[in-house]
Amino acid sequence: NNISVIGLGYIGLPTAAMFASRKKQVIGVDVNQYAVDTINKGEIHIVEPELDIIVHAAVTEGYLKATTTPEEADAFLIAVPTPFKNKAEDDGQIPEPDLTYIQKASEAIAPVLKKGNLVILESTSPVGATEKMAEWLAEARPDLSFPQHIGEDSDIRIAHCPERVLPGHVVRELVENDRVIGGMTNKCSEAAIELYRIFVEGECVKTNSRTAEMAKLTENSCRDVQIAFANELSIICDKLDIDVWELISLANRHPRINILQPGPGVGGHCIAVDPWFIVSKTPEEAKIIHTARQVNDAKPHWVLEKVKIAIADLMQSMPEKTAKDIRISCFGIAFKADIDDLRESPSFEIAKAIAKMHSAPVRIVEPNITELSKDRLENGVLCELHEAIQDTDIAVLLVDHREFKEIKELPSHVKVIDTKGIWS
Ligand code: SAJ
Repeated sequence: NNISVIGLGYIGLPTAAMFASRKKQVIGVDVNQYAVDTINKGEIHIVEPELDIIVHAAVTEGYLKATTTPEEADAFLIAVPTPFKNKAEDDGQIPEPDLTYIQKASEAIAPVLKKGNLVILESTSPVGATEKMAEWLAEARPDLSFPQHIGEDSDIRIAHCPERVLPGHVVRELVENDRVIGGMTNKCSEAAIELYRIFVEGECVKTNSRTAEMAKLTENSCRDVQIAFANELSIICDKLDIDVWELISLANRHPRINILQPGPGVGGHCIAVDPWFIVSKTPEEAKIIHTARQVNDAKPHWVLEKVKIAIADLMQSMPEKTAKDIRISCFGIAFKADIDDLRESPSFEIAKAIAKMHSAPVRIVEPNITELSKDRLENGVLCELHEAIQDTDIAVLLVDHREFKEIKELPSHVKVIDTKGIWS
């Protein structure tokens, strides 16, 4: 069996490597020449624990190669991005998913498709995207005559099998997690299950493509709504002078309650994105899901207001000082604990906003990165943890990194704004 994976990013590359590690011939395809060259050297262009070893072995043993143009294969997995056409509500509009990458990938593989091939869409997609992909594939293969394009009569099999792995644990979760297998028809689901069985040890559960699309969006929307509940509680508790973390741990002692943790906002490329795919499709109906997005997106602004109040309070208590005498340090800028990923990070946005408004350089502590160029963060300087703690008036704790949890005490004069409840 030859397997081709289109899109060699955070999902496509580990998936390709998994098939290759089971001694299948895998051709990875990506438009990014740098990614292709890096993989062909047996190296990786993304950060994910253990992946480097697996890719290196797969390439040196000859099971994995990368290229920029698709070649014939038995199965094709599409794992390309599905971004927005417009950014989240910058203009008051609901963000619309942009399926251009899926369309381009479909058009790219269409010329090499053969009878009996399996095409799987793994990218997180709005409901109906797999059917749309089937149309694009059919349009790009005009030599096929009706009814070879659709249903069980189709000469190819099409399914949606969304990925659901947690960044940082991808290698383990790819193997252990259950998979939702949404075929366009029953035969399509069967063919997809046979493929995933090569490395998946979790259960492969059969459904149709629309339900599979909605299942993935539902999982991440559920988490977004639950985090919004925690974030709303944190704002209510702040107003009522109650420690929200103590409150949540008390409430969670109830046998049927399990509240998540508040934070500076919701980051990453999935949880803050996927709910919009539901909202844009059914804006009238998706009320809680829409509101949760707004609550979580508003949290960084609330944190910034807290910092402004802390600066004003300090200046009032020390009239001899001006704003530029006030030392501010931000602890953590990654999108969640113990990773180095700064993309879509509310903590990074908050740190940038603080640095922009403050008249003195702001110290940034991020144990998981070693450099940060000026154009990414103006008026901010990377700093060692202990130096920042000793030399600050306002400490803004933005990520619950392991290193920060180990800090037991801060100098008494430091005003702490703790968005993760580890220094309060
Ligand atoms: N967060 C909180 N409070 C919490 C939990 C998380 O504020 O109690 C924040 C994090 O700090 C982070 C954001 O939410 O900013 C998202 O983090 P996460 O760990 O919840 O999720 P991701 O984005 O790393 O991965 C999610 C996972 N989805 C679910 O857990 C339902 C993963 O399984 C998916 O595969 C992934 O999205 C994806 O690719 O869709």
